[in-house]
Amino acid sequence: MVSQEFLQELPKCEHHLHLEGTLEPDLLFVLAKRNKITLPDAFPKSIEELNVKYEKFRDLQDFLDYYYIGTNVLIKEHDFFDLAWAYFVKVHKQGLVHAEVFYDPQSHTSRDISIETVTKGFQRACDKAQAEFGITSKLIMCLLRHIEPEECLKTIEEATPFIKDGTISALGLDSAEAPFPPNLFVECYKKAASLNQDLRLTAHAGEEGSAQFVSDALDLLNVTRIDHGINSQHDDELLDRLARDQILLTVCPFSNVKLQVVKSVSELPLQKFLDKNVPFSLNSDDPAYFGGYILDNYIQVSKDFPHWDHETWGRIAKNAINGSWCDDKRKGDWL
Ligand code: ES4
Ligand code: ZN
Repeated sequence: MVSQEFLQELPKCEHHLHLEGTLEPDLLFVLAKRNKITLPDAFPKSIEELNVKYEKFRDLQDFLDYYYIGTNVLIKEHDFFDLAWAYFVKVHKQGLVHAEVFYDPQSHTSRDISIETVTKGFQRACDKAQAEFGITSKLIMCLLRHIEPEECLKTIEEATPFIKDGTISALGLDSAEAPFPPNLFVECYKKAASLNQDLRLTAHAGEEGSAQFVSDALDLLNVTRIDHGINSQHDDELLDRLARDQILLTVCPFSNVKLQVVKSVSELPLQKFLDKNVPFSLNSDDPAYFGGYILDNYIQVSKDFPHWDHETWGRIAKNAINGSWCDDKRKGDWL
């Protein structure tokens, strides 16, 4: 098994990280107090109680119920800044060099917090991370798939200045997957793509949805990356396609265990992906809820795949770099 020092030193890129999912229980209670937000009666009253709840979620929806309550404590631009900055401070210590991070503007605009407030707070933290740590980053705006597509079109309109000026680098799709297939969002993806030809497209697919959701995201939404995608393992033709077109799957080991998608990290089809040349990266998803940041995920995978040598890990790191949406010059810093 490779050493933890080796994994720490590997230049790591994160492609699947929800900024709202970095809200640690201590910051959640601090912000609730600072912003005078009353949490629901049934919500745990202390950091300890909340950590007990976070030990295991029944499924994706059980987690999302807590995640959306958490977002309610974020109000001011500096709350969004503080949240993202705390994330960058943590992962800087873990050897992260590049982060492409999601945020959910609709979970804030629904509370009358403007998309400007949210985006500017997060962008300011990204700028500071580059200035102080040399960590480069990209913002990915996600649409919540439980919200009506018509509403989502309005969100895209509100975000148009940030899509046009490149502050938002990419569009993503998250929240409850199974009841809301990709075909519902064809218009939204078309509209967003028409605003800036450089806008990148990705979507959560194949986490609780089937391999068909992955194929549909590729065919109908024109995404060039798939978030999670582990259910692709059940469709050999799809795996051939992912390999041929070098579609990156952003796999989230801790998340899949905590949401009971798999029983243990060893069940993930990572060896199959390597054997079939399907590129994947390892990511933390919602680290404050799932118990670990990027390096913790790398270490856990190294324990569950102990036969992987330095060369295999080098291949995984390279796939993550090559699948990143930064320019070739930046990639050259790490390759
Ligand atoms: C999410 Cl793990 C996961 N899946 C779907 N949507 C999400 N939003 C935040 N975390
Ligand atoms: Zn996710």
